[in-house]
Amino acid sequence: MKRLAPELRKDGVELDLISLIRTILAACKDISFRVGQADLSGVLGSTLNENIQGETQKKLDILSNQLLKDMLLESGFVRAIASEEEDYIVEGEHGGRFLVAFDPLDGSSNIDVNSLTGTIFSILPVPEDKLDGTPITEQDFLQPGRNQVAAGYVMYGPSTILALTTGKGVDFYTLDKTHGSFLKTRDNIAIPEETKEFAINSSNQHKWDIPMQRYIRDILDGKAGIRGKNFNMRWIACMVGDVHRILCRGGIFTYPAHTDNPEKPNKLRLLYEANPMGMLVEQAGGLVSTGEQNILDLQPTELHERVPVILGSKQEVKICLDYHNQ
Ligand code: AFP
Repeated sequence: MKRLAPELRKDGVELDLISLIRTILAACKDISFRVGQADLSGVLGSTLNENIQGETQKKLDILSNQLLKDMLLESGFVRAIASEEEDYIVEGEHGGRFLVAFDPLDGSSNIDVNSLTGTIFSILPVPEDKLDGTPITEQDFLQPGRNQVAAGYVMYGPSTILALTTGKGVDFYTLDKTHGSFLKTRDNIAIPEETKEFAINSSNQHKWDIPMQRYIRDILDGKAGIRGKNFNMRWIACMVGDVHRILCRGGIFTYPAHTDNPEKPNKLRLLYEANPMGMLVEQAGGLVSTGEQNILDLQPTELHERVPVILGSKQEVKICLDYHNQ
């Protein structure tokens, strides 16, 4: 049977993709409200559950995951989802041309201290040979980040902000809480190529490999050192917040591999964090790497895979990579 070509908007973006993104935003509006209510609606604190990665789940992790999962699988646009908070992929019953991988509430350690959190999402196409309804498997989610048709995050801060790319640059939308809609507030976000700002969790310094030790040491030497300028440091403990700052004013963010635990050297997840953030940063003119190769070219090998991440202002990331290539 001949399949109908998907309907497109004027700018070439699929109408179904737009409807799918609207579904994500409907769930995120609900999450934003609950994050804001906090203690008033009893959603702070931990549960007794652990996710597959051995991390204790917060009440808001579970709630946000459930909202996104239910709304996406009911939408008719999403065949299956993968989530940081789900052990396995979940397939819906209503068909659809897309797969969605998400981190429902990034920055969980910030929840109970009224600090920044966010939702990160990555949208992939259903592989051609599965469009006939053949069941989706984990393998279908293991597509390189380059295959993403859209990616973004919603940041729950003083305002609720969406950063979105459908492969044609990055735009910001702000949730107008009086009317309940996301309004475009900035377009064509461009990351400055050079920076004097870096983000790394310095408490892990003793665990970094030699290239990262050298790179950060030279930064910390400031104006008198080889870099010849003073740097500023920021760390939000929520990748959404750190990447948002970089999209706004440049910088470099890195979560390098740790040498103390060869079984589990990396923290950030490829499918739920590194790939969607990688697409956003590249679309805004920045660079993303593991230290060895571009994150978006990696062939994922498992659903909850973790990778080292270096991303941000092009020239600064290149300098960091020079230390890795030496
Ligand atoms: P969760 O997804 O478990 O909330 O973790 C957040 C995160 O993966 C990322 O958003 C931060 O950049 C990083 O962890 C913070 O890690 P530290 O605990 O080392 O500050």
